[in-house]
Amino acid sequence: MSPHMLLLPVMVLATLTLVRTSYAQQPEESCTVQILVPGLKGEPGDKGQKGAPGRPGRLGPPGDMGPPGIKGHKGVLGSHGKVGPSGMKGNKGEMGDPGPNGPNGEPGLPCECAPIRKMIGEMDLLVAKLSSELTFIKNALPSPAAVAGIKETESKVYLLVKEEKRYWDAQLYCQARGGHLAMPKDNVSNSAIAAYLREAGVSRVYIGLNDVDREGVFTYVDSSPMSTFSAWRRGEPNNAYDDEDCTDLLPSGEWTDVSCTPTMYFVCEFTKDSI
Ligand SMILES: [Ca+2]
Ligand SMILES: [Ca+2]
Repeated sequence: MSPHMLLLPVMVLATLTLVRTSYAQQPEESCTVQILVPGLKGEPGDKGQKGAPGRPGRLGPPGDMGPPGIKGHKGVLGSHGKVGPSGMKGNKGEMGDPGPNGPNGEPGLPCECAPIRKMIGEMDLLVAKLSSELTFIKNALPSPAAVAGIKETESKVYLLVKEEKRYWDAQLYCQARGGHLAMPKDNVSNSAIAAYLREAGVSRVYIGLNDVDREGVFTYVDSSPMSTFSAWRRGEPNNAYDDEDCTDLLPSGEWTDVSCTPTMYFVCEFTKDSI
Protein backbone atom coordinates (compact mmCIF):
# COMPACT_ATOMS: atom_id res chain seq x y z
CA MET A 1 0.00 0.00 0.00
CA SER A 2 1.39 3.44 -1.04
CA PRO A 3 1.83 6.33 1.46
CA HIS A 4 -0.83 8.33 -0.47
CA MET A 5 -3.46 5.75 0.14
CA LEU A 6 -2.71 5.86 3.83
CA LEU A 7 -2.84 9.62 3.92
CA LEU A 8 -6.41 9.88 2.56
CA PRO A 9 -8.23 8.23 5.53
CA VAL A 10 -6.09 10.25 7.85
CA MET A 11 -7.27 13.47 6.33
CA VAL A 12 -10.89 12.36 6.46
CA LEU A 13 -10.50 11.71 10.11
CA ALA A 14 -8.99 15.12 10.64
CA THR A 15 -11.95 16.75 8.95
CA LEU A 16 -14.33 14.87 11.11
CA THR A 17 -12.41 15.96 14.17
CA LEU A 18 -12.71 19.60 13.23
CA VAL A 19 -16.45 19.18 12.76
CA ARG A 20 -16.76 17.53 16.18
CA THR A 21 -14.65 20.23 17.79
CA SER A 22 -17.04 22.86 16.57
CA TYR A 23 -19.84 20.78 17.95
CA ALA A 24 -18.01 20.40 21.26
CA GLN A 25 -18.79 23.98 22.16
CA GLN A 26 -22.33 22.92 22.32
CA PRO A 27 -23.77 21.20 25.45
CA GLU A 28 -24.62 18.08 23.74
CA GLU A 29 -20.81 17.39 23.22
CA SER A 30 -20.16 14.18 24.98
CA CYS A 31 -16.59 12.97 23.99
CA THR A 32 -13.30 13.96 22.53
CA VAL A 33 -11.26 12.08 19.97
CA GLN A 34 -7.57 13.00 19.75
CA ILE A 35 -6.01 12.43 16.35
CA LEU A 36 -2.34 13.34 15.36
CA VAL A 37 -2.06 15.25 11.97
CA PRO A 38 0.97 16.87 10.21
CA GLY A 39 1.63 20.58 10.89
CA LEU A 40 1.47 23.36 8.38
CA LYS A 41 4.33 23.90 5.99
CA GLY A 42 7.12 25.97 7.66
CA GLU A 43 8.77 29.13 6.51
CA PRO A 44 11.44 28.63 3.73
CA GLY A 45 14.91 28.14 5.18
CA ASP A 46 17.87 30.39 4.56
CA LYS A 47 19.68 29.98 1.30
CA GLY A 48 22.50 27.42 1.58
CA GLN A 49 26.07 28.08 0.85
CA LYS A 50 27.35 27.84 -2.71
CA GLY A 51 28.37 24.30 -3.54
CA ALA A 52 31.73 23.20 -4.84
CA PRO A 53 32.22 23.58 -8.65
CA GLY A 54 31.01 20.63 -10.66
CA ARG A 55 33.20 18.48 -12.81
CA PRO A 56 34.01 19.79 -16.31
CA GLY A 57 31.55 18.67 -18.94
CA ARG A 58 32.42 16.54 -21.93
CA LEU A 59 34.21 18.07 -24.91
CA GLY A 60 31.64 19.44 -27.39
CA PRO A 61 31.70 18.85 -31.17
CA PRO A 62 33.81 21.25 -33.32
CA GLY A 63 31.99 24.40 -34.43
CA ASP A 64 31.37 25.48 -38.05
CA MET A 65 34.09 27.44 -39.83
CA GLY A 66 33.67 31.19 -39.35
CA PRO A 67 33.31 33.73 -42.20
CA PRO A 68 36.57 34.95 -43.88
CA GLY A 69 38.26 37.86 -42.14
CA ILE A 70 38.76 41.33 -43.72
CA LYS A 71 41.97 41.78 -45.80
CA GLY A 72 44.69 43.42 -43.73
CA HIS A 73 46.41 46.72 -44.59
CA LYS A 74 49.43 46.80 -46.97
CA GLY A 75 52.70 46.39 -45.12
CA VAL A 76 55.38 49.08 -45.02
CA LEU A 77 58.27 49.10 -47.59
CA GLY A 78 60.99 46.66 -46.65
CA SER A 79 64.65 47.62 -46.36
CA HIS A 80 66.91 47.62 -49.45
CA GLY A 81 68.30 44.27 -50.60
CA LYS A 82 71.99 43.54 -51.21
CA VAL A 83 73.66 45.03 -54.27
CA GLY A 84 73.65 42.52 -57.18
CA PRO A 85 76.72 41.58 -59.32
CA SER A 86 77.85 43.91 -62.15
CA GLY A 87 76.11 43.42 -65.55
CA MET A 88 77.83 42.70 -68.90
CA LYS A 89 79.30 45.66 -70.79
CA GLY A 90 76.78 47.03 -73.33
CA ASN A 91 77.38 47.60 -77.05
CA LYS A 92 78.94 50.86 -78.15
CA GLY A 93 76.26 53.43 -78.95
CA GLU A 94 76.00 55.40 -82.17
CA MET A 95 77.98 58.56 -82.50
CA GLY A 96 76.03 61.61 -81.35
CA ASP A 97 75.28 64.70 -83.41
CA PRO A 98 78.05 67.28 -83.58
CA GLY A 99 77.78 69.86 -80.87
CA PRO A 100 77.17 73.59 -81.49
CA ASN A 101 80.04 75.83 -82.52
CA GLY A 102 82.07 77.25 -79.67
CA PRO A 103 82.25 80.99 -78.99
CA ASN A 104 84.59 83.16 -81.00
CA GLY A 105 88.07 83.48 -79.64
CA GLU A 106 89.67 86.64 -78.33
CA PRO A 107 91.00 88.96 -81.01
CA GLY A 108 94.70 88.45 -81.61
CA LEU A 109 97.37 90.98 -80.82
CA PRO A 110 98.17 93.38 -83.67
CA CYS A 111 101.58 92.75 -85.14
CA GLU A 112 103.68 93.30 -88.21
CA CYS A 113 103.32 89.68 -89.20
CA ALA A 114 101.51 89.98 -92.52
CA PRO A 115 104.56 88.71 -94.45
CA ILE A 116 104.87 85.78 -92.07
CA ARG A 117 101.18 85.00 -92.47
CA LYS A 118 101.55 85.06 -96.21
CA MET A 119 104.54 82.74 -96.02
CA ILE A 120 102.68 80.35 -93.74
CA GLY A 121 99.72 80.35 -96.13
CA GLU A 122 102.01 79.53 -99.05
CA MET A 123 103.63 76.77 -97.05
CA ASP A 124 100.23 75.34 -96.20
CA LEU A 125 99.38 75.22 -99.88
CA LEU A 126 102.71 73.59 -100.65
CA VAL A 127 102.23 70.97 -97.96
CA ALA A 128 98.76 70.19 -99.27
CA LYS A 129 100.13 69.86 -102.80
CA LEU A 130 102.97 67.62 -101.68
CA SER A 131 100.62 65.47 -99.63
CA SER A 132 98.37 65.09 -102.61
CA GLU A 133 101.25 64.14 -104.88
CA LEU A 134 102.67 61.74 -102.32
CA THR A 135 99.32 60.00 -102.04
CA PHE A 136 99.14 59.81 -105.79
CA ILE A 137 102.65 58.38 -106.09
CA LYS A 138 101.99 55.82 -103.39
CA ASN A 139 98.89 54.67 -105.24
CA ALA A 140 100.39 54.84 -108.72
CA LEU A 141 103.78 53.29 -108.28
CA PRO A 142 104.23 49.53 -108.07
CA SER A 143 107.80 50.11 -106.97
CA PRO A 144 110.10 53.15 -107.19
CA ALA A 145 112.48 51.26 -109.48
CA ALA A 146 109.82 50.87 -112.16
CA VAL A 147 109.52 54.58 -112.89
CA ALA A 148 111.76 57.56 -113.36
CA GLY A 149 109.86 60.14 -111.30
CA ILE A 150 106.93 62.15 -112.64
CA LYS A 151 106.50 65.02 -115.05
CA GLU A 152 103.72 67.51 -114.84
CA THR A 153 102.10 70.34 -116.73
CA GLU A 154 99.57 72.80 -115.40
CA SER A 155 96.76 70.29 -115.50
CA LYS A 156 98.37 66.88 -116.04
CA VAL A 157 100.79 64.55 -114.32
CA TYR A 158 102.78 62.13 -116.45
CA LEU A 159 104.29 58.96 -115.15
CA LEU A 160 106.96 57.12 -117.12
CA VAL A 161 106.67 53.43 -116.36
CA LYS A 162 109.92 51.62 -117.06
CA GLU A 163 108.26 48.25 -117.28
CA GLU A 164 107.80 46.80 -120.75
CA LYS A 165 104.23 45.92 -121.64
CA ARG A 166 102.11 45.43 -124.72
CA TYR A 167 99.93 48.37 -125.69
CA TRP A 168 96.66 47.25 -124.11
CA ASP A 169 98.37 45.87 -121.01
CA ALA A 170 100.03 49.26 -120.60
CA GLN A 171 96.65 50.97 -120.89
CA LEU A 172 95.20 48.61 -118.24
CA TYR A 173 98.12 49.38 -115.97
CA CYS A 174 97.40 53.11 -116.19
CA GLN A 175 93.65 52.62 -115.77
CA ALA A 176 94.21 50.56 -112.62
CA ARG A 177 95.89 53.64 -111.11
CA GLY A 178 93.21 56.10 -112.09
CA GLY A 179 94.69 57.29 -115.38
CA HIS A 180 95.27 56.14 -118.96
CA LEU A 181 98.06 56.12 -121.53
CA ALA A 182 99.36 59.63 -122.19
CA MET A 183 97.31 61.64 -124.67
CA PRO A 184 99.41 64.56 -125.95
CA LYS A 185 96.75 66.82 -127.46
CA ASP A 186 98.86 69.96 -127.75
CA ASN A 187 102.48 70.97 -128.12
CA VAL A 188 102.89 71.73 -124.40
CA SER A 189 101.99 68.27 -123.25
CA ASN A 190 103.81 66.59 -126.16
CA SER A 191 106.97 68.52 -125.39
CA ALA A 192 106.74 67.69 -121.70
CA ILE A 193 106.53 63.98 -122.42
CA ALA A 194 109.42 64.18 -124.90
CA ALA A 195 111.59 65.96 -122.35
CA TYR A 196 110.65 63.29 -119.86
CA LEU A 197 111.98 60.59 -122.18
CA ARG A 198 115.20 62.44 -122.83
CA GLU A 199 115.82 62.97 -119.12
CA ALA A 200 115.16 59.30 -118.44
CA GLY A 201 117.20 58.09 -121.42
CA VAL A 202 114.26 56.18 -122.85
CA SER A 203 114.11 55.70 -126.62
CA ARG A 204 110.37 55.23 -127.14
CA VAL A 205 107.09 54.81 -125.22
CA TYR A 206 103.56 53.87 -126.04
CA ILE A 207 101.08 56.76 -125.91
CA GLY A 208 97.30 56.60 -125.89
CA LEU A 209 96.58 57.04 -129.60
CA ASN A 210 95.53 54.30 -132.08
CA ASP A 211 93.52 53.48 -135.20
CA VAL A 212 92.38 50.07 -133.99
CA ASP A 213 88.70 50.77 -134.62
CA ARG A 214 89.07 52.20 -138.10
CA GLU A 215 92.24 52.06 -140.13
CA GLY A 216 93.77 55.47 -140.71
CA VAL A 217 91.45 57.25 -138.27
CA PHE A 218 93.42 57.82 -135.08
CA THR A 219 91.61 58.39 -131.82
CA TYR A 220 92.82 58.81 -128.25
CA VAL A 221 92.10 56.17 -125.61
CA ASP A 222 89.40 58.41 -124.17
CA SER A 223 87.66 58.02 -127.57
CA SER A 224 88.29 61.67 -128.49
CA PRO A 225 89.47 62.19 -132.08
CA MET A 226 92.91 63.39 -133.01
CA SER A 227 91.95 66.90 -134.10
CA THR A 228 94.17 69.89 -134.77
CA PHE A 229 97.37 68.71 -133.15
CA SER A 230 99.57 65.87 -134.34
CA ALA A 231 103.32 65.16 -134.32
CA TRP A 232 103.81 62.42 -136.87
CA ARG A 233 107.34 61.81 -138.06
CA ARG A 234 107.78 62.30 -141.76
CA GLY A 235 106.38 59.30 -143.62
CA GLU A 236 104.21 58.23 -140.67
CA PRO A 237 101.69 56.82 -140.04
CA ASN A 238 102.41 54.23 -142.71
CA ASN A 239 100.59 51.18 -141.27
CA ALA A 240 103.63 49.07 -142.15
CA TYR A 241 102.92 45.41 -142.89
CA ASP A 242 99.29 46.40 -142.48
CA ASP A 243 99.86 45.87 -138.79
CA GLU A 244 100.50 49.27 -137.21
CA ASP A 245 97.48 50.49 -135.27
CA CYS A 246 99.18 51.85 -132.15
CA THR A 247 101.43 54.85 -131.55
CA ASP A 248 104.74 55.50 -129.85
CA LEU A 249 106.46 58.75 -128.98
CA LEU A 250 110.17 59.36 -129.49
CA PRO A 251 112.53 61.59 -127.44
CA SER A 252 112.33 64.11 -130.27
CA GLY A 253 108.63 64.45 -129.68
CA GLU A 254 107.74 62.74 -132.95
CA TRP A 255 105.16 59.97 -133.32
CA THR A 256 105.21 56.80 -135.39
CA ASP A 257 102.53 54.21 -135.84
CA VAL A 258 103.66 50.80 -134.59
CA SER A 259 102.25 47.36 -133.90
CA CYS A 260 100.35 47.02 -130.63
CA THR A 261 101.99 43.68 -129.85
CA PRO A 262 105.61 44.43 -128.92
CA THR A 263 106.34 45.27 -125.30
CA MET A 264 107.86 48.62 -124.44
CA TYR A 265 107.92 51.33 -121.77
CA PHE A 266 104.96 53.66 -121.64
CA VAL A 267 103.74 56.90 -120.09
CA CYS A 268 100.56 57.15 -118.03
CA GLU A 269 98.65 60.40 -117.74
CA PHE A 270 96.63 61.59 -114.74
CA THR A 271 94.43 64.64 -114.48
CA LYS A 272 95.42 66.75 -111.46
CA ASP A 273 91.82 67.33 -110.42
CA SER A 274 91.35 63.60 -110.01
CA ILE A 275 94.52 63.03 -107.98
CA1 LIG B 1 97.00 51.41 -138.68
CA1 LIG C 1 104.73 53.11 -138.83
